[in-house]
Amino acid sequence: MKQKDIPTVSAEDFAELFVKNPDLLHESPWIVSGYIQEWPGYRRWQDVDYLEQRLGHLSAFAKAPNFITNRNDGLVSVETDFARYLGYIRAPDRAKELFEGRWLEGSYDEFVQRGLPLYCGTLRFVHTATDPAFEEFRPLVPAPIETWNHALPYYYSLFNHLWLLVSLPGSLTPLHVDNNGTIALIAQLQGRKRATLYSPAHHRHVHNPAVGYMDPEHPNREDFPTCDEAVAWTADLTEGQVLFVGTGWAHHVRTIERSISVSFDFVDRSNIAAYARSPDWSSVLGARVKSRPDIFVDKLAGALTRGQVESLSAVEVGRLAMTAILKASIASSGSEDARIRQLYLDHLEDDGLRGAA
Ligand SMILES: O=C(O)CCC(=O)C(=O)O
Ligand SMILES: [Fe+2]
Repeated sequence: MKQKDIPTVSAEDFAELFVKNPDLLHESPWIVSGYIQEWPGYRRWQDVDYLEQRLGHLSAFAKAPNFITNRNDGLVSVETDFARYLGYIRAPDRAKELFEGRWLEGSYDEFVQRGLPLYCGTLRFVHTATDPAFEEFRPLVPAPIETWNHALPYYYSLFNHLWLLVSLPGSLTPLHVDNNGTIALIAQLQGRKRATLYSPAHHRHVHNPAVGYMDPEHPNREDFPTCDEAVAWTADLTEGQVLFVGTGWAHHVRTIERSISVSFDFVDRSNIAAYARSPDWSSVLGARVKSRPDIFVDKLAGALTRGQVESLSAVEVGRLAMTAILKASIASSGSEDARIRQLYLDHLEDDGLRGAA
């Protein structure tokens, strides 16, 4: 297997590179250092006591590994609250008593056998683009990236795109591609993580539709016969650094030192087409419309009929509903947001035409 180091650049150098090539986040992974130290919340969010006081009441799932992406793998999980999970982070040896009666998948004994720490990688702590928590992480992306999330209807309620990830050494996020064609960043507030990435062009070497994703740490050559042709981009992400993962890049992340990271997924000019095309948000929105047809059919005033809601797939219903929402909102939004929504709508309608042809 070939290996390349993920390039690391200062925020200033990144800005220069980005001006020359606004697509650079898709051409390789990047590590940008030296801007998150300015976040108002940078120091506070490194403090587990502060996190407990602020977010301890939230309900949380913790899993070992974070999730699974290969059908031969298994997982154990607990349903808990974030305060209890942080108790486990402080004292991993207390897992048995802390999670007594809270095992959702598997059991304490299976967890011990597996030898992987529980990982709470999906803590929902924002629900809208105007959540005050965003103030703590400004600017989320280095200049001159302009994120468009705020102008995309339902962005933060269809999926949640700002996460806090606190993990023990050994915690694992197996190889996967993120939903929605977004660009992801992983901002390292504390500790160290080892990341391995594969480009969309090499996806076929590390993904087998019959099995799922390869384990880059122990490649199974029977399931992934061409894996030696793949280039693995690797880096150790350390405190104060931010890793950028472009649209469709597969990534595998192993925590090396107790870690606190914030991750954020975004859409900008470079991936609005991929976002529009994604079946991920549209299937969730479609399923929501199908479960409450009366509310949506009324609200969307004729743009979507009850018959369509019943007969079309969730993805198609989601796309039609979004088309109607965009059309209605473009008229009433400010010019900058309207321009972004119009582009989103153009991509949705383009794909619709191509799909019908
Ligand atoms: O463990 C990590 O930091 C990776 C998380 C990740 O890629 C995800 O949740 O999509
Ligand atoms: Fe991811």
